Amino acid sequence: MFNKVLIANRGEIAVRILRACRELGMQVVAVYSEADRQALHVRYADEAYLLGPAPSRESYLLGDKIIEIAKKSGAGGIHPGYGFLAERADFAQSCFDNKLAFIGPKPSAIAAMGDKRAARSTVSSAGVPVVPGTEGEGDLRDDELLAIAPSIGFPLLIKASAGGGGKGMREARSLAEMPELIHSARREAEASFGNGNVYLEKVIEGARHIEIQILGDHFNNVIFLGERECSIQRRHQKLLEESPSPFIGDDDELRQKMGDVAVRAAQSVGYTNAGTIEFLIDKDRNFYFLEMNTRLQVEHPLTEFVTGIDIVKEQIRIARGRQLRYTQDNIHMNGWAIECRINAEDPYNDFLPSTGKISHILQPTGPGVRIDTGVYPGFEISTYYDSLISKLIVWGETRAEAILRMRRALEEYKIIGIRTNIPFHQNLMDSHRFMGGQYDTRFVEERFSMDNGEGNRENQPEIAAIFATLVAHREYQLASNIVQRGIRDTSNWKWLSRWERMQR
Ligand code: MV4
Repeated sequence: MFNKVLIANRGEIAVRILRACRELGMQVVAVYSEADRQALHVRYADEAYLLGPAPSRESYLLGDKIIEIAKKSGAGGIHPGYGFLAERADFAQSCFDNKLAFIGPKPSAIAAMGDKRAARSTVSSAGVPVVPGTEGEGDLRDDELLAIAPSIGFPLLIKASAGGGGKGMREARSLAEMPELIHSARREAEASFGNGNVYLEKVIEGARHIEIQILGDHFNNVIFLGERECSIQRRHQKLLEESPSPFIGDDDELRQKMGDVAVRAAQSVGYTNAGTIEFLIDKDRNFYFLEMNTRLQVEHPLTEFVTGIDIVKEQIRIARGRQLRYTQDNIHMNGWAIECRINAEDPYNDFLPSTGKISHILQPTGPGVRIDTGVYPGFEISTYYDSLISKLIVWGETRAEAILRMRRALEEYKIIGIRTNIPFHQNLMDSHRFMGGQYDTRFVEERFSMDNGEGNRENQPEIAAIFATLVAHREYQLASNIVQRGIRDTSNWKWLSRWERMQR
């Protein structure tokens, strides 16, 4: 049993995990790179250790160094957050070898789900529906892939086994174009993951991306905590998520069916701790397993809002060997939650990353609003890490209330010094298709534009200059009123004496 946790991460998620540790009365050890000396997770921690220079490879990815720091500082558990070391089976194994609790699943479960091709066969054998393709076939050569392709049908997707997130993915519309696409998918996968294996899947068109949150303990209990809808994304980067899914809505039968399947998928690899099963769901409500993420996810606060369960605290309890405090019957979804990822990027300029110093921030607060962030005024946004600077999450009794609340919160949110995608989210909140819940994974790229409304960027410096002039003019007028106090004072005296005469 441990009472000190090392957080092997940075940014908003390091702060999020730190808060859970604090509330559980646990000590916190932070690690940081040279770029993060002033970061919030470092300031709030009980102890903090420098890992090395800013690039991840020389800091947050140094598993051995992190384990060494954990042992030196007396931490008994390591929380990896998401990204960096979170889904490295070898790192999880090396934690166990050093008698440290890895706050996540067993190395074997990470490995089983890490190879997407192998994961498909594993869950498929357990009765989980997968997209028709090359499941149960092992790693295939080009000629074998070409031989199977016609029986799957076109269009089909060539996906990297070690992939995820769309890297090494190619769409083929005919057998003729396949050899070249297989070649380029293999090359990209080899470069990105050091593994050129690929597999095939039929394309599910107009699909939505819905994921199920699960929790498992070391006593064979696995439960699901409802779903999150993640179809609003751009180039495989999620921008907004919500829970419940407007597509599933009040179809509790479908929700239960997907939940049961997700639990079965998790059980097929002896899953423990928090994890997420990703599904594609088509217009006819057929759903298919895509992959499993064996980590805490960025969008976990949505589930926390609608179920009332603190997922990070639950992760720590599970890692400390406790039994789940909930059975499936205890889990109820209440209300609606929406999360906007606030990124340091310019939505008017092809979402180009924006860097610089945040000079001022005004954050929305009030009923039903949560912000998870690792930045503060004076913080410098660099290009070393991802562009997520904060997550704005709102809860409402209904989806309509959540949307109105998100609009209100986005209006209150002011970040000065860098560009952010807040205007994108504001446009999205006003989009009729979004309001109607009618969107799929192609929505942002194919049907959504920043041009409607305030797209005309060219005028903005002029508008700012006119406003600045008006403000200066008004301040000058107010200042001159004070200088001219004498005049008003005289009239005030006159007014007062009249008033006094009236009282006689
Ligand atoms: C698909 C698909 C359609 N059919 N597979 C993209 C990332 C990777 N995790 C899986 N992806 C997809 N796989 C089949 N058989 C469409 C996508 C996809 C997608 C999935 C989830 C969220 C956004 C997406 C955007 C484009 C394509």
